Amino acid sequence: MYQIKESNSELVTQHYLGMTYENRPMYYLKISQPSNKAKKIIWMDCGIHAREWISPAFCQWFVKEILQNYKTDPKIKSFLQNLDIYILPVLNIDGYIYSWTTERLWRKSRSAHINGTCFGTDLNRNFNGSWGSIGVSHNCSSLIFCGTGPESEPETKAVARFIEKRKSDVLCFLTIHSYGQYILTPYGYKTDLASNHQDLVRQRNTLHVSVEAAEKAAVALKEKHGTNFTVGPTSLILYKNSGSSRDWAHMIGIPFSYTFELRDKGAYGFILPPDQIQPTCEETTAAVMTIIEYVNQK
Ligand code: ING
Ligand code: ZN
Repeated sequence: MYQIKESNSELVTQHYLGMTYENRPMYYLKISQPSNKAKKIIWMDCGIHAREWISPAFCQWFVKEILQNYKTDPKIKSFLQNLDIYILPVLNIDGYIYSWTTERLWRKSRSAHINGTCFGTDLNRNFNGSWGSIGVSHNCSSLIFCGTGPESEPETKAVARFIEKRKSDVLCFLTIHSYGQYILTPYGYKTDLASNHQDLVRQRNTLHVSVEAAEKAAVALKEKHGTNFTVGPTSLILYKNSGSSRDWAHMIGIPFSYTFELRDKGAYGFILPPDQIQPTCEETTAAVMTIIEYVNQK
């Protein structure tokens, strides 16, 4: 990250976000073209789950794509006039490192619980969106342990504080996982597209428009290498879960919020072979660019 921002200082800056449980600093990259205009924000995080290695690879690839092409690609040029892109390449740094050094299939963070008898919170169950209600475990030895309370984990809190402060400017929240080949829209904690908010109609429309954008993204993705992605609300096409960052982001008022599940569909799962890194990144770039263009026009 340091090298990227040093050699691209006209477009990229690096900023501190917070500290992980094991006291590693979290940084994000801000991709922004200098202008006097107030701009909306696209947020993208990768690596919330440790073992999903293709995800941090994608965040890096995406930054490279923007840097290589922003001067010549008219689409990138045009959305950078209205939007800044914030990228957190590895959200769960402690878990990610642990998956390299110790246990390849580690998923959670590395926080200690019950006097160090079990470790790790599922950070994608730890957000303050219907926290702890469904598709989680309250047992700290579970893979889907939701933590001791909403935002009990420093990594979750760092992201939540940051987004909350800017929520009226955040247009789109993207969180990148593997695997399964899905683009998932809100909600995960309930199947009902409606809500008890007064702005029920607006909400329902937003969610339908979200699906429409994701469908366009899946078409663009398939054009690259023929890979099929399934699109839809998490709770309807997979299973229910609560406390995900995607649900939380939409619940605090961010209009567009998506979870990507990158390749594959289970043949290799989390251990995606190196020769699939590049095609996966290429197709996902096409999808993410499509979503950004779409939300920019809304
Ligand atoms: N999937 C995500 C998870 O946290 C998700 C997102 C949630 C998908 C609920 C489906 C249902 O479980 C992965 N791969 O981590
Ligand atoms: Zn995941």
